[in-house]
Amino acid sequence: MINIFTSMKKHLLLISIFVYISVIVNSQSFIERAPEGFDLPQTGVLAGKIDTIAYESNTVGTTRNALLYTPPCFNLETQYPVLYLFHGIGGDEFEWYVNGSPNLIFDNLIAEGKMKPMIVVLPNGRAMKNDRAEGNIFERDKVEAFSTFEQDLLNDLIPHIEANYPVIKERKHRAIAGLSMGGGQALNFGLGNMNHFAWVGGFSSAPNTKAPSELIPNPSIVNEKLELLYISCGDQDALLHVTVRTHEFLDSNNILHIYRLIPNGHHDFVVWKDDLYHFVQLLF
Ligand code: FER
Repeated sequence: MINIFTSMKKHLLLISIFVYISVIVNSQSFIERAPEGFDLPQTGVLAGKIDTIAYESNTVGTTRNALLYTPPCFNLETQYPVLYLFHGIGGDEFEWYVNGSPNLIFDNLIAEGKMKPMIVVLPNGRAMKNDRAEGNIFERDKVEAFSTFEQDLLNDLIPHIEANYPVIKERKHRAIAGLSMGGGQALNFGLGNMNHFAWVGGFSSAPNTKAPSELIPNPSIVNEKLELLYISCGDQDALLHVTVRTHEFLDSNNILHIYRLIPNGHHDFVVWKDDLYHFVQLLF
């Protein structure tokens, strides 16, 4: 009896060591925060450009707008990779630009050689005729429009970008990320279309994120397909459970990813700007 018990304990010990090691190996984390001034204009740093663009959406049946960042020294002889970056439930195509200074974050990182020059598209992820964040933003048709956006993105917006801008039309040069509702979109669309995207980021992803087994029905192919899977959330965020459940599923299925639990992080742009700063440095 004593022998069996001792042997069982040994096995349990070995199993725990194995589980512990595999958890360390599957996910990486880091605690560094973006440095002071990362989101402010710096002297001597060349500025990229933000423009409003328009595209025809067969999905919605309207002409839709997006913002588009082109890096400093943008030229038609270069072919650029593209990041598609999504807003939250209360936002629209301007949300990142108005609250997150993404262009300044990119300009500063590019000047320091820490980010590849890329085109960043800031779409409107509420794919319906009136896509403004008006009235009750949680209304069913408005929430559904965030999932309809998958078709608009794949069939209307990406083809428009690839027909009109000097971009590399290949999954390894296409990234998708977003905050909250847009984080859910990025995980759903990115993991659901790994033939289109090789770099995926969910920042404080909302409950529109599919349940893990639906999000990743085929865990064994993810590591070979994706170049980066980045999930992050503030530890004070009421939506933290969504990121934790995704992280636990990824770990237990040996799917490599970066998992950042941001100390004293809330559901706000302090966290999302920090995520953007770190995520774009890992791309391409
Ligand atoms: C929810 C709570 C929050 C939800 C969405 C959100 C669809 C989105 C938050 C955001 O985008 O900031 O229950 O359900």
